[in-house]
Amino acid sequence: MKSNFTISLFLLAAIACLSQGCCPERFMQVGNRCYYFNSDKVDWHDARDACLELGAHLVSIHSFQESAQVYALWKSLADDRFTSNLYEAYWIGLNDQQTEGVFKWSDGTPTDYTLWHDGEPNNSRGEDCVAALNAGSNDQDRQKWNDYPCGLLKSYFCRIPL
Ligand SMILES: [Ca+2]
Ligand SMILES: [Ca+2]
Repeated sequence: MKSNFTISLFLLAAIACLSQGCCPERFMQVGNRCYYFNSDKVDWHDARDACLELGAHLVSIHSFQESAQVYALWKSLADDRFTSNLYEAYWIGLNDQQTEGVFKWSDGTPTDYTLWHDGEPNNSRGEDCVAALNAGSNDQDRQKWNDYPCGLLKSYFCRIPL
């Protein structure tokens, strides 16, 4: 009887979570992930720190589906003048600051997938931090990545897995 009561409470909590969204305040739930987008433009390190303060990490991407999810969110949230502007995209967690040419995610997940734009990463100007390039004629190309100088100012995505 007691365990039935506990299970009922758990189910009620789960139903409330699903109907209201299970993510912390200011995060958006997409599938089993919680995303936070900030349109303020900051350098990569400030973006990483801002995510950590929210109990999250800069977003990591492990499949084209995940990349498409993030890019679609960005298009729906960002100002039109940014989504139509080359180079005006968002930081992700990928970087090669520790060892040149060895790209790692700031959330510690494995680098098991990459989506580089043509000719990238090229480390021109000593580039160690990654963002979508937003160049190309279709969304599939525009979400592809470029390594940038970490000091450039960009918007960013944080994420917490549920
Ligand atoms: Ca580099
Ligand atoms: Ca580059």
